[in-house]
Amino acid sequence: MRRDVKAQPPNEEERLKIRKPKQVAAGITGVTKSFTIGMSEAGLIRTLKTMRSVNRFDGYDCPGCAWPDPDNHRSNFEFCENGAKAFATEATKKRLTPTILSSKSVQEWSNHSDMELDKLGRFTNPMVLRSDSNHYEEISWDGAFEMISQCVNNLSDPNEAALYTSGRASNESAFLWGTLARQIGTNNLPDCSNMCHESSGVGLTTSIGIGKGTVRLDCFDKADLVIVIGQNPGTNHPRMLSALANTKRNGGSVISINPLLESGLNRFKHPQEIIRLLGRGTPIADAHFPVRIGGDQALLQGVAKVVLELGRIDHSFIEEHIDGFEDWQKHISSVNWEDIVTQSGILKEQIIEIGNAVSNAKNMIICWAMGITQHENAVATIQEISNLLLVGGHFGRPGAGACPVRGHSNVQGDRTVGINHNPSSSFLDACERETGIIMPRDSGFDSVEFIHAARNDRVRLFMALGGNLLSAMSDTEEVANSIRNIDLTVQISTKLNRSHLVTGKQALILPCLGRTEIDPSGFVTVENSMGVVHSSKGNLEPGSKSLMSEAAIVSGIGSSCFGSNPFKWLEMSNDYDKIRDLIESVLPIFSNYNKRVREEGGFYLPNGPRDGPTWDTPKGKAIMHVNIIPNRVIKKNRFILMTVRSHDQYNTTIYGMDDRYRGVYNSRRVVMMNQLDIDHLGLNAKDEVDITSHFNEREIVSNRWKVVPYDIPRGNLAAYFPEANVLVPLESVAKGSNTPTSKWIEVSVRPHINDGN
Ligand SMILES: Nc1nc2c(c(=O)[nH]1)N[C@H]1C(S)=C(S)[C@@H](COP(=O)(O)OP(=O)(O)OC[C@H]3O[C@@H](n4cnc5c(=O)[nH]c(N)nc54)[C@H](O)[C@@H]3O)O[C@H]1N2
Ligand SMILES: Nc1nc2c(c(=O)[nH]1)N[C@H]1C(S)=C(S)[C@@H](COP(=O)(O)OP(=O)(O)OC[C@H]3O[C@@H](n4cnc5c(=O)[nH]c(N)nc54)[C@H](O)[C@@H]3O)O[C@H]1N2
Ligand SMILES: [Mo]
Repeated sequence: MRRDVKAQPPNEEERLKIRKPKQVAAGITGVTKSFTIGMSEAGLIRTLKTMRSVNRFDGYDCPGCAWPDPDNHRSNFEFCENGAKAFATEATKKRLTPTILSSKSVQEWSNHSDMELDKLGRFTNPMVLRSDSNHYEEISWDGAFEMISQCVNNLSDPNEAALYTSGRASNESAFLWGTLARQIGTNNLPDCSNMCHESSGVGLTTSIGIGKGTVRLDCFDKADLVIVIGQNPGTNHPRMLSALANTKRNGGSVISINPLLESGLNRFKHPQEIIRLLGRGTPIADAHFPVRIGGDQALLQGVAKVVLELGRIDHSFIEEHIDGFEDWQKHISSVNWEDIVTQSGILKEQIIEIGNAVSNAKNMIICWAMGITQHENAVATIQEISNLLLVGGHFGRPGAGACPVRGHSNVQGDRTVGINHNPSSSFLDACERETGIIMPRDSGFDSVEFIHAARNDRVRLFMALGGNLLSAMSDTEEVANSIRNIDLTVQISTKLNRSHLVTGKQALILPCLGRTEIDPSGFVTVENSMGVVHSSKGNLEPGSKSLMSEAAIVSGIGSSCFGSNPFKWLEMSNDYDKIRDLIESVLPIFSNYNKRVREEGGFYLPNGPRDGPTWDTPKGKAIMHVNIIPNRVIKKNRFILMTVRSHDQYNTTIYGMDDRYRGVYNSRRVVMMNQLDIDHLGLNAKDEVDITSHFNEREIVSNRWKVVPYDIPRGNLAAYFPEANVLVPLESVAKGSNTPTSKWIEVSVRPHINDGN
């Protein structure tokens, strides 16, 4: 089926420029850039209107990331350069009308770069790609809903349907989405968190009984030690740098553990504090440890060893709250230093330094993101983070705790309201009681399982509430071939991406309102990384008169498939208070939802380890797990490759070709490599290489990557996602969470042979 549509972006012209990485993050370039970016896409009035409203109590929630806003005060712009890009890309004045979209075939569109696709602007009308055509054409909303209901009615088994969620969906639309899947009769709800923080959910739930972080934003003011491990806040959570600067100002320390010394952690200038911009900025990390890719579990066990040897542990907390301490203690004392040092790539003296800092900290926070979650041993590593926090008693008091820093602005909320392929029976019982819909009880597919099922021809209908699964998943070509097997693929989207081009036999684009736009049914709600539920209300005129809200689209599909018995679909989407009442009746943690969410700043969801501490585990205690450090030997002359985000992208949305903080300009098809490795291979900067990934017996080759000398541990490489996704084998996943190992790919590198490919 349209096999000639390109699943990967085309190769780019050779224009790579390499400069020195930036020492200071944010600052004035951040602010002026924010305005320039906003103006260029959205124009002056829309930019000013939005910038005034972003992250205000009565405004809209920045779609950039899930970092929280201050609880009781908001500076005029709780905003950052990358939030500006996220806003501008949605509020753009450009429109991808039916005439423009249908003017080229999907094959022709697929020859454009991802950046060019995004820059075409916002969808304006529903579009259909019929099985006998290569061109999208316009379709009415009713016509589109009818196509979906026909497909649903023709399924021979409800589990032939899968409904994907990207983490920007509001609580309201996500709750309806989960309900729609379950009325179809399936729990096949793959979602972006399967590729993101799933490992954190599993690691934390098995340790402390809740799959969420346990700190509040003001904990950063009170912490005396914050460890930032496997995360690049300067680019991906710039507002977090203000919190880290507060830790520093109040006398605390920040330690960074990362193969790369990322800009924000080096020095940071708060864009909102103009006075400071003249200085050199606040130095953030007191110490940086360039761990080897995948060496964190070993490093953390080394740190634990030091802490245990110093005996600086919280005995009464351990006694009262922990199950499994003795076994863990025995295990940690038996781990030998040689393994720790080899695996982590960090010297023993340095690990002792971290161990001393941890032992001396009364209040410690550990923050992490994708550098930890996208590894085979991710769940074990997160359990080790939890162990380290537990022995010091860093739960249930201000200034301390676990802080998995979420990505998409509502990915945490989506899970809370039921986007879960493995929902609890109590949740399903409550849904059944409140909606009258008989709930399916078997667990469903996650993202990787969905691809396997599609590959084996077991999926007939795929619908996505946002996102770009094709480019976000591992193993791009495999994923493309699997998706091509599906009868109908439906994308509820704001902008064009490759998932609209590589499709099932028939495809629909259902264009929706974005966060920044006025929604006649009222405001929506989201949950940030720290469990605060609050409102989000757009104030811009919608991109086109034909757009519908996500909730209205989901209700439209629901009503066309199932009418209004027993669940009154159409009543739901004209007043979001009704959806919130329903969520509250299913999930008691949302008590008084409609009232409390109207209070300034919203409300905190309950969190046992933070508020008690109490532990929702079988024995009512926190659990310490014993995990053996994996002894991963890779073949000689091979490298470990990690895929990272540049400063100019939001996941698969590419804003620009520069990675300013890392000094890489005009090119994304680059591979960062240690100079000694470059010399060893007889290469030079900017040389083209071909990369082959190796997993079990399988090899995947990707050609023409340009070499960039970079301060990265020897034997380690970095390239950008989504381009490098083609190299991540579908079978290479984290144990326990099934997350693709996007940060640990065994590869070999050879000079590019100019054979025309
Ligand atoms: N501007 C912008 N903001 C975003 C996003 C975006 O694309 N653009 N994406 C959003 C989303 S969905 C998410 S999930 C977050 C992602 O936020 P991050 O997790 O910060 O994103 P990555 O670029 O994947 O960065 C991973 C970091 O981990 C490090 N790392 C890689 N492997 C290892 C390892 O083995 N050990 C250690 N210690 N470190 C390692 C890398 O060097 C890099 O600094 O950001 C969110 N915010
Ligand atoms: N190799 C590698 N792969 C990765 C990662 C990595 O670090 N390395 N990171 C993973 C992570 S952390 C994540 S979260 C996933 C991201 O996976 P996804 O969430 O699937 O991808 P996005 O790129 O965020 O989706 C962007 C698209 O969403 C649509 N969109 C934007 N705003 C809205 C909206 O308001 N409503 C609707 N309905 N649609 C909207 C637009 O069409 C846009 O093109 O990728 C994962 N893939
Ligand atoms: Mo994410």
